[in-house]
Amino acid sequence: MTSSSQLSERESYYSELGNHSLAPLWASLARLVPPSPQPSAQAFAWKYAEIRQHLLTAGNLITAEEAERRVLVLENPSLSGQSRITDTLYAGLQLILPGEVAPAHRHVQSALRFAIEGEGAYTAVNGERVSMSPGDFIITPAWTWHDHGSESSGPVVWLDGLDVPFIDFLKAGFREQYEHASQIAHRSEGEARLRFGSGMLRPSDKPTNSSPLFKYPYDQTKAALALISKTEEIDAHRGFEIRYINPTTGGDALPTISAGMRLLPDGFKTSPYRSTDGSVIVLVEGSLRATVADKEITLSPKDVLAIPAWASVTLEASGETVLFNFSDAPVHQKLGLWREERS
Ligand code: GTQ
Repeated sequence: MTSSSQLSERESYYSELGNHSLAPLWASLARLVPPSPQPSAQAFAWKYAEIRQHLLTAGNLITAEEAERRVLVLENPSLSGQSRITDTLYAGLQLILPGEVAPAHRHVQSALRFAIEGEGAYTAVNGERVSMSPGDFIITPAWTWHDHGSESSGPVVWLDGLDVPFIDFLKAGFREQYEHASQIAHRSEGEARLRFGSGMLRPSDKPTNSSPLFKYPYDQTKAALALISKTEEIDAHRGFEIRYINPTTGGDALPTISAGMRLLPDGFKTSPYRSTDGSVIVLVEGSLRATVADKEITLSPKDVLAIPAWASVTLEASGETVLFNFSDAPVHQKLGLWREERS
């Protein structure tokens, strides 16, 4: 037993240590080296039907050009003010209106786009414009010039996912503005697909950090999932699942973020699953009842769900259900930290 006089002696010692920029490890050891992951993020869902009106209001208040990126950040309620959807990932919903341009820039943060609503917008990456349709997955590798624009007749919305918190942690951020609002298109749409999406590479094509195939259209993703669901056995914990990969390495399309699409047949209920990566789900088709760390959440198409690291997840589908998900798994894997638990 520690006497109260010893305790008060320690307290005054600790506060004296603080005056010398010193701290006693034994007061914080359990928090610094926890027995299992202790994410700050909570399980939380954003309902698209509610967000959409706030996005459209932003469209009335500020132009894409003025905002540079007109985005509503999906901020985890447990990480308020920190622009994070999970402890390690940034996500936001970006709106572009007919005729607008979100000016070209580049940064060292890696970005993914998941198209949610509307046709007729494009994103340009390193001089190649690609159109965005709902369900398309597009990446903007680190340090590539990119701008967005719309030739649509209505609003176009997509989800942005970036590794912003990692770059912030490392204090490694660089960014540059392009000299014009839009990049001059010097490649035609489809070049990246022909070069890198046909299962063939040139002898001079070396493995790259990010996928040079930067657009993955939904119709192909959907067709691949449909085939797999007819020919393969379902994973009891994950459903049918495919991942967007970098064709030069077979690894994830981005060095810090893994992304993929899953299909759950009507009525399918997954067995509990958890992994060390924090993740985000966007419901694409069907309807989902999710239980995340004992929190019950219902998702409709276009809703977004944050899943903290190591939170146990079960999903129950009504109707054939398709969901997009992304996570920080590649960072865990590269550091030898990744674990999963199937129960
Ligand atoms: O489209 O380049 O949501 O630079 C946040 C930062 C989107 C973008 C975001 C960005 C972008």
